[in-house]
Amino acid sequence: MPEKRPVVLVTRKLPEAVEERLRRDYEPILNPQDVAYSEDRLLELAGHADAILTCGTEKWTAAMIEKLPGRVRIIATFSVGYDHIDVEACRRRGIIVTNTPDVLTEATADVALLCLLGAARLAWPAQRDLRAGLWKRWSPTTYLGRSLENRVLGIVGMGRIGRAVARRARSFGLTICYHNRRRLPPELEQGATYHETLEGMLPHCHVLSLNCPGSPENYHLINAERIALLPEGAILVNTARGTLVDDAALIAALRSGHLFAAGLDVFEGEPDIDPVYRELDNVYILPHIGSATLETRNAMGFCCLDNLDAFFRGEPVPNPVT
Ligand code: 8YV
Repeated sequence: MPEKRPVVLVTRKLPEAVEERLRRDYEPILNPQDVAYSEDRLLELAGHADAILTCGTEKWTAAMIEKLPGRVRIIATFSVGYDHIDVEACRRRGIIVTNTPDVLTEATADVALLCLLGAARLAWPAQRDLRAGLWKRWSPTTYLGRSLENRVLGIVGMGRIGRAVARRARSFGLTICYHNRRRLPPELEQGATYHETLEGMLPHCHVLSLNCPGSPENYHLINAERIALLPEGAILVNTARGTLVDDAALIAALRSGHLFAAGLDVFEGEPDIDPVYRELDNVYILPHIGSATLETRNAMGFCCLDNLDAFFRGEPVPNPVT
């Protein structure tokens, strides 16, 4: 570490163990009240910083990046996704961007299965009625979900999280197929069937899980045409990014019954989700909690700090995004 401790702008309140390490090794500008900073306030605070530790809640557009003071040389994001950062604009400014892969894989895959099961078993109306005191008598014909055994799960994006979802899903009796830019080697495929095109895979998928990045080219990847290619009664699970799904098309398919249900942890424009999702019985919704375990959030923070430590020691950063 250099003599003078680098100043790190930390845009959100982070877990205690992470802030402790920040205080030990840096001059952090913390956000103890977890205030939602405006763009102007972010830029003002960045004026005092050598590095920024940000979350997905802050949008670092090209216009913002261009206004950053020259002393900011690295942005470490507390997330694996980096769709909230204009990485190209950072590259132009010589600003390094790092993310937190690996450490949130298992937690996020757990929530994908939670969404899958919550949707397949209509967990929301069942729980709502129980809590509201409306469960008066067990019935052979209510809250009827769909079985998973001998069904096919299609995974869009067979990266670390996609493969962790596949591992879990096999134990529920699901057969796995996947669509990815590239076919995986057999040791990673683990018997999953590769589909070169998404359109070719969709008609086989009783359940579809989205585990790909929310890049501009994937915007509304799941639209009305592609939903129509899914078999009648299919289930959609999204724990990746809300921008992957055209909400109007999904809602229409959930209403018509073409889709049996959906399990969603992420939403376009979150936290301002399409209000219809709150009303539909056949959606199981969560407020973007994929990585929300204490262990995982600590690991994400430590991963950001490992990247900052390496950078300020003049070493290559472990997790550059480009
Ligand atoms: C984070 C995520 O909770 O890592 C990601 O890409 O979506 C979540 O794990 C969120 O983005 C916090 O920055």
